[in-house]
Amino acid sequence: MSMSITNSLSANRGIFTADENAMIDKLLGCGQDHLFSSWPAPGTDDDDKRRFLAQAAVCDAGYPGGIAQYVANAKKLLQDSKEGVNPFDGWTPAVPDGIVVEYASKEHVELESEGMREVGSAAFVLVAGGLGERLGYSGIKVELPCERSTDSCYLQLYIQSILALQQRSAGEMPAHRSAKDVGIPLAIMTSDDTHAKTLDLLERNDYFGAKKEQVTLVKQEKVPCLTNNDAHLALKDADPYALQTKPHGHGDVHALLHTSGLLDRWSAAGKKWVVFFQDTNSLVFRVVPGALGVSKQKGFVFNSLCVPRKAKEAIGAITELTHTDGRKMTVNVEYNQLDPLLRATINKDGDVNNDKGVSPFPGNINQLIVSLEEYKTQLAKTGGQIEEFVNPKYKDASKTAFKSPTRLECMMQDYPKSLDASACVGFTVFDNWVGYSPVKNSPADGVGKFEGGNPTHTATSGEMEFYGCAAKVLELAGAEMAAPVDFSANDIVVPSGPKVVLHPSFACTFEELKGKAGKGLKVTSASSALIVEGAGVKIESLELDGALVIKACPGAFVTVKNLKVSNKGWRFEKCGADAPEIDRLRGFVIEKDETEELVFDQPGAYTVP
Ligand code: UGB
Repeated sequence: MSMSITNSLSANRGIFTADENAMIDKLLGCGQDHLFSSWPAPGTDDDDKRRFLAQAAVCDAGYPGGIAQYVANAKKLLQDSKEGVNPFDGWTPAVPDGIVVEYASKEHVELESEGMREVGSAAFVLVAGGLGERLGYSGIKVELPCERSTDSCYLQLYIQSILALQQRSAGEMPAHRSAKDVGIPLAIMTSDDTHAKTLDLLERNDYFGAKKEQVTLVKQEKVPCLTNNDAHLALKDADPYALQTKPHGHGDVHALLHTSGLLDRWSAAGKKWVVFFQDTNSLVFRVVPGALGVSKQKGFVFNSLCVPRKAKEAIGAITELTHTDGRKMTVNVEYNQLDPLLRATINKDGDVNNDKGVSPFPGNINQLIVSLEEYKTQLAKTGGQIEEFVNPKYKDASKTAFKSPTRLECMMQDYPKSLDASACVGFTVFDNWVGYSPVKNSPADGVGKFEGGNPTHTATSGEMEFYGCAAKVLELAGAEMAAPVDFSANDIVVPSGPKVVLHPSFACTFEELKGKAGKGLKVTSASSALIVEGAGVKIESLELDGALVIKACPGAFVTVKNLKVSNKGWRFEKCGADAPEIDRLRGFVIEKDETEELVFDQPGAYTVP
C-alpha cells in the first residue's frame, strides 16, 4: 500500500462505522488499494464514500466467500486465460447415450403418468435475471406475449401451467401437507435489471391466479468488473465512488436457492424435485411431465432436457468427456467451446452436422430437473458455488490489457461438474417441435440465422411454433389439421398452420388431451384459429374453417358435438416500422374479422350446439 493511500485512508477511518472499516480492510486485504487512491480528506464526499462501501458490502454478501474469494478466483482464471490454458485439456469428447423420448408414444404416455404422480412433489424455478440483449426488447422478457391470439405473456403461461399441474396432482401431494402449504411453489430468480418489473407484472395481475406466498422472488447480485490480470476492481468512469458491475450468469441460481433457505423449506414441505426453466420457452410444460417421469424411473439426480441440435446453433451440447487419467463425465459444453474442442480432438471439421442434418451432440435447452435431497446435501457442501469462467477481450497479443473491464461468469447447467463421478446424471431428448421454441433473437439476427438454415428463435418463430405444436399434438391425438403454409414476416419464412391455443387448464398430458380432443376434430384451413380454455371442454365432433373460441370456467363441462363453424376468421398481416415494439418484434398483427365465441362462465353441464 503506498504512503499517500495510507495517509488519506487513515485520515478517513474515523468517519466510518466498524462495519465500514471492516469492508475497507477486506478490500485492502485482497489488493484493491487503487480504489481509495483518489479519496479526498474527511469532510469531502463523505456520503459518496459511504455509498461506495455500501455497494461493496452488497457485492461481498452476494458472492459465496465474499469479494476476497471473488478476487482470488478471478486472479487464477485470468492467469489461466493469459497462459491459454485449455479448460478441456486432457479431455476427449464422445457422443453420450441418453433417453430419447418420442412424444405421444406408448413409452411417453407411461412416463407422463409416472411424472404426474411426482409433480405434486416438485418445485419450479424460473431464471429470469437476464437482460435479453440479443432480443433487444426494452422490457422484461417474461412480460412478452408468447402469442397474440390470447395475448398471454410468458409468466402467465408458466404460472397457469403450474396451477394446472397442481390441480391434477392434488391427490398426489405429500401426505403431511399443512395448512400453510402453498401447493407447487415457484421461485423466480431476478436481477437488478428485471426485479422491479417482474414484481410489478405479478402484482398488477394478481399473481396470475397463484397464491402470493406460492411465488418467491430471489434476486441475484451483479459481480464487480475487473480491469487487469491482477483482478483490480473497476470503478465507473463517471463515478469514482461506484464499482462497475455486470451479471454473473444464471449459475447464481444454485447459491441463491441455498442461501435463501428455499431448499430447506421445500424439503420440509415434502418436495422431492426442483425443475429449472428459462424465460422464453413456451413449450417447456409440454415435456415436463414426461421428463419428470424419466428422472423418477432412472433415478437421475440431474436430468437435462435436450433437443436435436443443429451444428453451430447457440445452444450448449451435451457431451461425454473422458480424461486421459480415466475420469469421465457427461456435461454441457457451451456452444462457443464445442467447435475448438472437437477440432483439437476427434474431428478436424469441428462442430458440423451429420448425414441426418443435425449435430451428433444433443442440444441442452437448460430445462433441468434435480432431485431435491441430493441437491440440498450437495449445496450444503459447496454453498452453491459453480465453476466459473472468464472471457476477457485483450487489447493485444501480450494479453496484459483488456479492451473493456471483464468479469467472472457461471452457468446453471455446470452444476453436475461438482458431483462425484458416481452421481446418476442423465439427459432426456425430445423433438424440437414439442420442447423448445425460445425467443432470444432480434428480427435482424433472425434473418441471419434464417439465411444460414438455422432456427431463428425470434418472436415470429416463437408464436408460429407455439400454435404449430398444439396443432401437431391434436393431430397425434387423431384430429385432421390443414397442412401449414409458408408465412413471411420480418424477412424470414416460417410454417404457419391452424393457430391453435390450448390453455394450460385444458390438459397437462398427452393422454388427458387425447381424451378431450382428437378424432372427430377437423380444421380445414391453415388460416383457422382455435382457442380452447377449461379442463371441462370435450370436443367430440367439430369442423372448423374460421375462428372459434371455447372457454369453460372451472366446473363447466362442455361437450362439443356435431358443430360446424365457418366464418371469416382472423388474418395475420405484416406490420410496419411504426407499429408498437411488441408487434415489430414479430413483424405481424392479427386482424380479427369474425370469431365464434362459446363462453361458459357458470358451472354446469352443456352440449354444443
Ligand atoms: N439469466 C439469468 O437469470 N441471469 C443471468 O445472469 C443470465 C441469464 P440466455 P445463454 O437454451 O438456448 C443458455 O442469455 O446463457 C437467465 C445456455 O447456457 O437466454 O446464452 C435468462 O433470463 C445454453 O447452453 O441464454 O444460453 C434466461 O432465462 C443453451 O441452453 C436464461 O438465464 C441456451 O441457454 C438463459 O439466458 C438455450
